[in-house]
Amino acid sequence: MTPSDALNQCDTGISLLGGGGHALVVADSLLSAGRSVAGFFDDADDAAIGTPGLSGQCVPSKLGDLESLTARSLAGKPWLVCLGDLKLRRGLIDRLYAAEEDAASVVHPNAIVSEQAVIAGGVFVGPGAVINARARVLDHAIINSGAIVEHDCLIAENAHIAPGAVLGGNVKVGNDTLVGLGSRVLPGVSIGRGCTVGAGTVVLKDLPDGATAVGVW
Ligand code: JB3
Repeated sequence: MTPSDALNQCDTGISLLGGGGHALVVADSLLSAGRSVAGFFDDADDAAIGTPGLSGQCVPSKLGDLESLTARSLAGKPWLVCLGDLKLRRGLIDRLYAAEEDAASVVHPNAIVSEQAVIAGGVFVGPGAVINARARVLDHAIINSGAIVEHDCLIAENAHIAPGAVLGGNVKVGNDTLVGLGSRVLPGVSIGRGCTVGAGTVVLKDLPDGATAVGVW
């Protein structure tokens, strides 16, 4: 049975691309929001697809199957990239966009998202996250558990705001940048593309593309 055939047997739900810890968190959020998982794609035999409570309601397939991706291989179902590694995510995202598939966004019901915020496609917002007024979260970004994205922030494509990170008002975070666990970014600071902000870092000033910041920057 092809992945497409398997997914066609599920009438609703979202296809999760990845089956590790992050995929489990996303799946929990989906289920909490009363939505369903159409299937997982992952190469590991012991991935989340074997987790009690999830098995039976979703279809496991290999991530490698996406190598031969066509517009039909996800059976027209919305998908969400659920790998934590930003480079792996970027590869899948580019491939799926080329196939013009639709990305879904998942927001945990216990997240607080301002009516004035904008959330693009393929975004995950975890439990306890806060996204305040006029913030914009672009495609495939992750706002992880308990992260705070203050008013007027711009989170670019495939950026990851890790659990417990706090961004003051008007902060900009570039494409493919990781803002690590529990870090703090002062209001108005711009962080470039492809940056890494280490866990617990306090960012006081702008960070250029590709830079790494640790401690107090
Ligand atoms: O810190 C938090 C809250 N979450 C982390 C998340 C953001 O990133 C989490 O703790 C992990 O560090 C990571 O979550 P992820 O990506 O789900 O990691 P892991 O649980 O290790 O699962 C990775 C899955 O990706 C595995 O099931 C692999 O089979 C699959 N995979 C497929 N292709 C691959 C590859 N993994 C790697 N490393 N490389 C591949 O090419």
